[in-house]
Amino acid sequence: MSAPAFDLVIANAHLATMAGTAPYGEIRDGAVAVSGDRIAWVGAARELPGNARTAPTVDAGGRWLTPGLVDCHTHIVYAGNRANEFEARLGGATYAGIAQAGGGIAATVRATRAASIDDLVAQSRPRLAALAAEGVATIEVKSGYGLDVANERKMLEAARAVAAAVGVDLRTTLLAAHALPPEYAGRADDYVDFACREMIPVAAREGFADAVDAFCEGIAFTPAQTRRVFEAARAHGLPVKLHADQLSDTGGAALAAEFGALSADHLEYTNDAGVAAMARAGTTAVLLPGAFHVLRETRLPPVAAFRAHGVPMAIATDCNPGTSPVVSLVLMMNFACTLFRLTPEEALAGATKHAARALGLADRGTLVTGHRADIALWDIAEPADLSYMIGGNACAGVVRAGKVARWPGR
Ligand code: DI6
Ligand code: FE
Repeated sequence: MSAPAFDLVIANAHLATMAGTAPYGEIRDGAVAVSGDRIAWVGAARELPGNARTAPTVDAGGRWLTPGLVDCHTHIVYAGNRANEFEARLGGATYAGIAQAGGGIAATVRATRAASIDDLVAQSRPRLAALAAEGVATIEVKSGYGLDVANERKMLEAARAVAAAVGVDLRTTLLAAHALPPEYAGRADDYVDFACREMIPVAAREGFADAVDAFCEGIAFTPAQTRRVFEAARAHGLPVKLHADQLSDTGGAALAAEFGALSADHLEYTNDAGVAAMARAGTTAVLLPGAFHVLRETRLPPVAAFRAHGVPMAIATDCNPGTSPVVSLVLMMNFACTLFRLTPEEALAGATKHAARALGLADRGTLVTGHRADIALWDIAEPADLSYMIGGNACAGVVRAGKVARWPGR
């Protein structure tokens, strides 16, 4: 049997593979070999197969490699700007009060509906480029500022255009049940009917969304309305995710688990029964410390219970113009440690392998043979530096789907 041909070898690296039993899946003085868009070999440099010597090689200069990061919860495609609301809140206004006065999500819905696809792409691209510059290789983008078929479709088309332009792999999520559009004011159940009868079937038929999400909260949709959205998603073969228990305990985590959700997200108010249900269903917990910080929340997500029940914890930016104007997943790793008391190793797992799991992606998130060759190169002394440092950008290089996108000296 002949040895596999390698298209690329990354030599002279330390590896945080995030696989196996060692902390960070660490391999010092390691190497990675790539064939096509896949990782073909990972291990100690001295064990590199002989045929690797003839393969194209890049030198990591003794830096660290991690899996390409995965941002598994964003609302990064939107138009307009809500810095004025930030200023108003600092002056004493509340998030709910701004929403009642016609601002908040409704303001972004107006701007997004008015924007052309080209506008949306132009406004969203710098945000995604900032994430990608810090090693993000896969991103999830939600709709939810269109709230009708044409505008939800437009948002996710813009997401595809931005992801292609930046070179990041994309998963799209239909978040029709995000807020009530003005034309349905006072008729939430009618809007949910419309989402179930029109929006979800069209998204499934046209294939413009990979999953369905909802905002289950006192200020958004009830558990009963969320259940109807999930039933429609199930009927059309789309997996579900949920904005659950962010501001109050509505039983959202348990509802998500009942439908075998890929993830339940936020979860500050989730109770122990909800955590246990998530564990049984295999639902990933997505923690969003950016929204927690911006809203100056004080109730912490039940991290100890997630650990005790073995629920994997992912971390994401929740990038959105209202509650999490965040374009750094690496900063969210720091916030997860500082605010939620995750360990730096849990934070890196949360931005790689558990984030991939939250998207139902079994082919990425660790540096192992067979996974997509999405790899980030870091100018750090130890893996914990990724969570420890604030500011700067330690990402020195990126390989995406086996191709060198950026490398020191190239
Ligand atoms: N939860 C949130 O906190 C955001 N959306 C959601 O489902 C708020 C989005 C916004 O204010 O634009
Ligand atoms: Fe969100």
